[in-house]
Amino acid sequence: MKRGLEPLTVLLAAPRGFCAGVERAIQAVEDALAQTGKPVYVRHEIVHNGFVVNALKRKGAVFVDELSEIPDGAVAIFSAHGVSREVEREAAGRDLAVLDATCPLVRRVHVEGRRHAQAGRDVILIGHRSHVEVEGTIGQIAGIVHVVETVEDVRSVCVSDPDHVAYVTQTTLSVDDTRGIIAALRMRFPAIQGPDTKTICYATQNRQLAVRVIAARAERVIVCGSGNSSNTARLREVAESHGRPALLMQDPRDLTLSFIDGVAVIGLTAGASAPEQMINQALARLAEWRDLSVEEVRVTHEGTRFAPVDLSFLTHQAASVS
Ligand code: 2E7
Ligand code: F3S
Repeated sequence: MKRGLEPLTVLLAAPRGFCAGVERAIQAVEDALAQTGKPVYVRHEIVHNGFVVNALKRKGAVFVDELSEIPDGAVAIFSAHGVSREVEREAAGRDLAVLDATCPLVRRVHVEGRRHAQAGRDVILIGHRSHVEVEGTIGQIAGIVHVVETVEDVRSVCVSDPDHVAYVTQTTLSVDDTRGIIAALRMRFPAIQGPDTKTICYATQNRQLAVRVIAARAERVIVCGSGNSSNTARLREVAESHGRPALLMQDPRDLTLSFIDGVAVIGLTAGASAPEQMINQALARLAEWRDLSVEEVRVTHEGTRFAPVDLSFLTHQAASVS
């Protein structure tokens, strides 16, 4: 037994880590590199994770904030979070081979928002104003879009006609907080149309459920992922809302001995953009200090897979050039 300490029980949340949209987006960058060679350009981080981005940089991906930074003739990849119509138009007007790695579940929200706008409804987008997904979704809906982040925002939102209003949500919100916001919207606009919490994606919902279950048994919780990842931040909040101190581990050095001082049971999970490598790093760090007894706590199985991003036109382009 390490230094006479009791073994540490680690409750490993399942599902955790990569979702189907993240797998698909990373694969698109890797496939593009394999087909065309380096560099390929990615607008925005393909997913919000430093390990993923750095690994792709080493393979030849170049990450940019704006399309204007991408040279003519290059491959340009849109991140999993989606882009506005304006960005799509700008890309189409340039000599770029565009690959769209927008998650199909984000696309579904775009379609839903557009449908409501076309029917003459103001669209209320529940989400975080400055998040790249929300910026993209606003820019996909040709109509009036109001962003609300909180129940307080619902009180002050000013719509064109209270009888013609609909809502959609960002895909990575807190299920509990969003339920509260939807209830407030229904109180204020009884005729509002919307999908309940269903446009929060399956991966977000499952990871929140799993962290809730481990938080019920653990004294503290470690959440692996990057600081700019919305869904990862929500996992930490869920653990904390159950009264458990929660640590965001962006790098193994974030995890210090003091965090497990006197702790017998700890929870461990990872956001949808965090590779399993981060979980292994957390376990290795914990094992430096204590013997571990690891128990996976699975709340559901995930079978969701998306068809890969279509790269066939890259091959055709190369063939027509040669
Ligand atoms: C795309 C979408 O990259 P992430 O950390 O993104 P969030 O939105 O959580 O900051 O996670 C994967 C992902 C989630 N949602 C990608 Cl729209
Ligand atoms: Fe898509 Fe949800 Fe993942 S929106 S990218 S499946 S976190």
